[in-house]
Amino acid sequence: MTKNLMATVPSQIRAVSGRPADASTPMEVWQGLSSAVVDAIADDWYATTRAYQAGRMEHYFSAEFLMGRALLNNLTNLGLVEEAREAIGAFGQNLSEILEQEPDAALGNGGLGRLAACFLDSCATLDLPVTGYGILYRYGLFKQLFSDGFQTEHPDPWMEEGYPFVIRREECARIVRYNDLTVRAVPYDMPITGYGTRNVGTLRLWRAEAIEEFDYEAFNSQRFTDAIVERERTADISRVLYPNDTTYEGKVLRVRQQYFFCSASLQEIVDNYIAHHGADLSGFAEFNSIQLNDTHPVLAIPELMRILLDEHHLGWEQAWEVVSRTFAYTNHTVLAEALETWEISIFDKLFPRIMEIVREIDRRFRDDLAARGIDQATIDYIAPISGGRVHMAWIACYASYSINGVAALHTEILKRDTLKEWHAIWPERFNNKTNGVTPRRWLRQCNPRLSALLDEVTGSDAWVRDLSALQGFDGAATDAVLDRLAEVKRANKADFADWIKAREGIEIDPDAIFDVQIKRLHEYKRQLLNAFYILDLYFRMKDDPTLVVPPRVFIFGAKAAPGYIRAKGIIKLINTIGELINNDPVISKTLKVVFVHNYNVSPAEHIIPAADVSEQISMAGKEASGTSNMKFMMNGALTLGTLDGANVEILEAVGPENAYIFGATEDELPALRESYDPAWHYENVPGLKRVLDALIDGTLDDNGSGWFADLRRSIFEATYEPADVYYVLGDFAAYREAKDRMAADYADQRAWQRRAWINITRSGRFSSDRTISDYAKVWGISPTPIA
Ligand code: 6GP
Repeated sequence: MTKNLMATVPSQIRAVSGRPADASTPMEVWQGLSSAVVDAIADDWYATTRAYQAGRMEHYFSAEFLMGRALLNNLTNLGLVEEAREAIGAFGQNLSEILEQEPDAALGNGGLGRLAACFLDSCATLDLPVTGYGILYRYGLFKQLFSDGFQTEHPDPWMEEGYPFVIRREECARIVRYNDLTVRAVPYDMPITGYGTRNVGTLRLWRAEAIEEFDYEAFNSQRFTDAIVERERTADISRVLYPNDTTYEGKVLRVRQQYFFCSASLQEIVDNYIAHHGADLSGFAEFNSIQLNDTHPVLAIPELMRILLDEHHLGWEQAWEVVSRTFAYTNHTVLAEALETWEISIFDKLFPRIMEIVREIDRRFRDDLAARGIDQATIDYIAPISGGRVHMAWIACYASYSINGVAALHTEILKRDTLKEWHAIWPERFNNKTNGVTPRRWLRQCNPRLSALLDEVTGSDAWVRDLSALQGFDGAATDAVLDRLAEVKRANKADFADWIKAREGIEIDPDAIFDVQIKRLHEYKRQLLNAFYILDLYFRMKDDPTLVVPPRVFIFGAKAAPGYIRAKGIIKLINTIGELINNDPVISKTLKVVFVHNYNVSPAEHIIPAADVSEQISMAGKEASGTSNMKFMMNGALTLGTLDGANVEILEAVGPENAYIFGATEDELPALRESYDPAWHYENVPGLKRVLDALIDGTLDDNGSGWFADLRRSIFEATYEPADVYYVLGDFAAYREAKDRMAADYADQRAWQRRAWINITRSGRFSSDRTISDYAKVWGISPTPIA
């Protein structure tokens, strides 16, 4: 299938740089090598696209795809890592160095976007006819720097220097019409390779462009700036991931983005249907299904109605029948702020026809539910339009043939709580799809040492395509294997220590426990609880210099939304605690705190293989699933967590002796909350008073921002939320006990390694291949191998 990289790489590099390969810059070498990879898969990619277009297809609509880097992932999937190393080694280049040239494609915020990326990898590996559709943002998620410990945000123009892994398809451009603007949507296709298959899937990302290069009339009539402004207004649509939506104008832009990629994608899907199956669109849903990745693409529902009604002249009932057999909806959070609603005025302004269709959906919905005997209050609550707003999740629930949560507990909460009115009427629509992560990127690629060990122990690389195969090797943990496992982890930790030294300027001891919390910064994830533990431990050590404390490095990585001040306060707090500890001549011999700046997919690939402890400490009921918990497990870290999201299923898989579970459970919390008084914990749980007072007594300096005092207030004072809404003080004692015990247990290295091994071998059910196989049943698609 693949062409010889030795032969193609030098010429690809020359074509990029216009110089001999050995005189090209590392960036040019990256570009050339990447082009050589695209060249190697081009024929198979074309064949796959053709094969999929003729049959039943799944279309994955998502505003976010957090892809990370592509080159090493493709080389890994294609089995070309060594060949690439040799090909560029021939003119004195080093592969690791070249790989570092690549910017991350950070076209997502966090879990939801990264899940979409893992899913594409699994679909390709399983030969499933699935295409991803999203937006080619010019600027990905902001770059994070720290200044005096405060987060600052900077633009991320990730493809400005050229990016060989997207191919512009000029001939497939579409027109997207708004009331006040008409734009071209130009697709850029990214090939998605799988492991051990020739199939190559596609991620199609749309970019917004002006209809004409120039408005010549405006230009000729000296209104040059008007012409430029108009062009820029168009480019705004795909300029940046999640523009600030706290202002009215920001919201309009966000809705514009959502409609933009939904409309362009649907036009293409409908046209492809007509080309292969004829102009009678009543059969559309037999060949097409669309997965809505949360509510961001829900405008696809009224847009498909519009296309069917206005362009293909189906009657309403017939069109609705097609629509309601086409869409499936995944919910990714129970946090209230994520159930999107938009002011009607925004829809009226941008697309009156879509608003008209939404109104008709709303009218029929109300009739439909009244006829089913549903009471008026319930109807008003779950109607597509209420309170002057359009409710995207309700439209999704009404139109979708399938509704799913992302872990067993989360799906139960949806049924019982968040979406209970819907579950009461349509219980058969609800199903669970516990998340998964791709073992290609998150084990094979990021942890080559452990991969080699697994190949050796299992006798082949079959586990890379079927991770559940590892389960049979539970009992293979002989002393010799565990010695090897320990060597692997030690070597990964030493590499990581070098990486941290170079990147953050902090020295850490590879023999310390690496205790890691990496995820978006949010109060419900409770990085604050972790920070309080560290500060308390510091005080305990200060009090009693004879206290035996196992050496530990506390590692964080997290971005806070630019407007989320309290989250930014927590970042500043952790950095300030780090400063205190890392500069203390005595304590820093035992403890270190490292906050990895600009946390993203690539840093995660360095961090996860080196981790001993996986912090998954959200307040129970709030983390829909979590996916880093799965990546850590696969790489042999032990979970320290609450019974939340997929932690529950990880515990089920490994058994209580192989994880550290603490804290209030989701069903206990309501009763606990009734009598909950954070002040009582402050007075009575040893250590808490000192920790909370350190926020205001001058121990920790927030540079006059007042942010630490605000954090403290959030614990004690009820504003529009109850005091300590995420139960930080309530769970503190249990967390401290579990974490101390875990650190003490680490001393018995043999026992620890055995438990790490079990975590690895039992991680099979958290492969996204399992998740996607489950989705494929709902989608009604089957493998379509090209070879
Ligand atoms: C996240 C959830 O917070 C996380 O628990 C889950 O693992 C992930 O989705 C994938 O399902 N949610 C989001 O990132 C989000 O933006 C609207 O939800």
